[in-house]
Amino acid sequence: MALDKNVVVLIGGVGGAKLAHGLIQVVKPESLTFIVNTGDDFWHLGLKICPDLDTLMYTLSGLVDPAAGWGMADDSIRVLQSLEKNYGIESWFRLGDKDLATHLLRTHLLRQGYTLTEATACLTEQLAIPARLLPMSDAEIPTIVDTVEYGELGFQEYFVKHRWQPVVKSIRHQDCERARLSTAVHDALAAASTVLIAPSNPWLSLAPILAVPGLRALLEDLTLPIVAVTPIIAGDAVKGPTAKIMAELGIDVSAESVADYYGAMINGFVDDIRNDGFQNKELQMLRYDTLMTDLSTKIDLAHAILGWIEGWAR
Ligand code: FO1
Repeated sequence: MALDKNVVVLIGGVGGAKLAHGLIQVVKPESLTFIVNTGDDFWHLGLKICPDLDTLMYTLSGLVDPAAGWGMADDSIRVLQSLEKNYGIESWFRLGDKDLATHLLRTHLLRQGYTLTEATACLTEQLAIPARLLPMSDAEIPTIVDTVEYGELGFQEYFVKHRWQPVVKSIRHQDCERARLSTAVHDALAAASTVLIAPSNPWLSLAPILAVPGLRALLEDLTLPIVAVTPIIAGDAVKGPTAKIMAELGIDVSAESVADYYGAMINGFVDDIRNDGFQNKELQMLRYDTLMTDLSTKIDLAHAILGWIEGWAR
């Protein structure tokens, strides 16, 4: 049975997309909105690349490469190989031939004057994705990672070119003070019955969303369930640099640190049964198996979280 409450999910890329895949089977898609991190976005070879929007779009349309969790399944890299072989262009950022269609069309729409919100609506409609995907902002707010080895790096240089190996000193969100909350994001949050924070990297994927001026204040004013799902399982990240970055920033690698990071903004937390567990009187707490390995575990987790939240009101 699909739930028809308005569920809004703040979300990054690969880790969050697993929960999104479960949620879209459980919530009526027209009642489901994803507010997506665009701090990872960059311009590359004249194309606007929005990795987390792409990952969500490909996951929800069934096009995603299941092994990588990003990019399109059964893609080739002939364009990239030609760029490298014939023109000496660096190929550290793997743009697939089929994937290029997304970047070409998005860039074309932006060049025609559409906002990123409008361009995303056009792409998701064509891919027949019934839920709403909203970029966190129409302004560009690139994440800049300050590292011990290389100084400041653009996000994709840090993440893909250097395979997130440099030691992180700090992270900033360039030009965030100039950005505005889009009407679409404002209205989605104002109409929400539940807000979920996906098990994405809090420091790389959620912090950029929360840095959009007005967004955190709007969340803090809402009187509804705002629930974060732990990205830390058995004291480690499932994939990616969450635990490594926490250690580098001097933060204890635990689900409790993640809950503390979100602080008063959340009133519920989903912890994993493999973690030690912690007490927090301010939070409703669900301990559950949050490791999503296939569609059935994704659906099971989505169901468990929303069913548990339903129970709060009773
Ligand atoms: N991730 C990689 O690890 N290597 C890549 O070459 C790469 C290319 C890429 C192209 C388009 C796209 O939408 C995503 C891509 N990603 C790649 C994924 C992405 O950079 C990261 O997973 C996210 O930015 C982190 O959420």
